[in-house]
Amino acid sequence: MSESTTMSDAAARQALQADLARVYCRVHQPDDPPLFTREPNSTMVPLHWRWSELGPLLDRLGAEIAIGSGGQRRTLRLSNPGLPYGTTPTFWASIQVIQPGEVAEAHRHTASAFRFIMQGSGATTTVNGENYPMNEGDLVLTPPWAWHDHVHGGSQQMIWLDVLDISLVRSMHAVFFEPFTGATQPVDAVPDHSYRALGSGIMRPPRVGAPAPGFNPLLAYPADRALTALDLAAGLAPDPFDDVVLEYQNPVDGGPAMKVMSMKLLKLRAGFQGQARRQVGSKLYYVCKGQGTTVVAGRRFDWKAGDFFVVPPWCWHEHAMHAASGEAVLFQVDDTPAMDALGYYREQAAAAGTSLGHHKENA
Ligand code: GTQ
Ligand code: FE2
Repeated sequence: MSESTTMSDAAARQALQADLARVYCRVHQPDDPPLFTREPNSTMVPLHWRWSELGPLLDRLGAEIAIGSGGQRRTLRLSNPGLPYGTTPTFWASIQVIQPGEVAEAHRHTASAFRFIMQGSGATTTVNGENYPMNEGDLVLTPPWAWHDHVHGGSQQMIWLDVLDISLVRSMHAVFFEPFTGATQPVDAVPDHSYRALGSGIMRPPRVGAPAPGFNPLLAYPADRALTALDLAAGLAPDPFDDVVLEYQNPVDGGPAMKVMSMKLLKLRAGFQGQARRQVGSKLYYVCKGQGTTVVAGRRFDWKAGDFFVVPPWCWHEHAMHAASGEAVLFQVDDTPAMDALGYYREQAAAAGTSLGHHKENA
């Protein structure tokens, strides 16, 4: 195409714009950003939130902010400065603070959620009539449109990680919310039904009807069972990226526990040097125990217990453990199930033995 043809095409596009705009149409304009990029070009930034900074702020939140009525919550949202909304393009992670005697009143919403308990005990959560204790390291699910409320019957402030796929639901304009008619919902006669039926993960009551495809009937994944599974998996050949890694599963079909978010536990052992990888989708890590290093897009995060960090879409990252630092346990959430369901998942691994390097921490 000659230059003059290109020029006249640009002029023609511009000349058309006003007429098209009147009827709410447009053609691609010369100065529009391209429709496609060769690969994801995310504005989300890698970030490391340190417990040393979060802890005192959470105490202030607990002391100075009201929990609210009508289904409101007292939460600290982990907010990504590269995004207009959310921790990542798909989900929002928050730390919820609840005081002894408080009730986080019942409501339901289309966004699915889970709680991973960080500190404290004595609270319970009721999800669609099922009631589960919340102790450190437990994972409890809130499927879409499930009624849920939290009641703290213990004697000390409790905090837990909430993650909701609200960024995705919001981008699809599919947000619904409804407060319950009372502060709390009634609890079923068998309060922990799904865990009693399916919680062993290896056996289930016979001849129960098949649940709807993709629907995970199990609501609670207690810490002791998860850590036992992780100890068992430590006898497998190490994963080149994550050393020892297990996904919380739907025990009925073996798939991920939720439709949008995948939750995982990692055990990284002393001296482990992970291979670098990048993946479609975004990830958040919470450090349950230990300390180590993760390099994300050239930034070095030296993390320890209580810290959070995020990996943006299609960003190289690798974990490294010092030989003398002992083992670490990380909780991870990512949006792989959504990417898989839509056919968008991809990943790329760096050649084994190549390291991203260990730059100074600059977060
Ligand atoms: O506990 O139901 O962090 O509805 C954000 C929205 C927690 C909850 C959050 C919520 C909840
Ligand atoms: Fe909620």
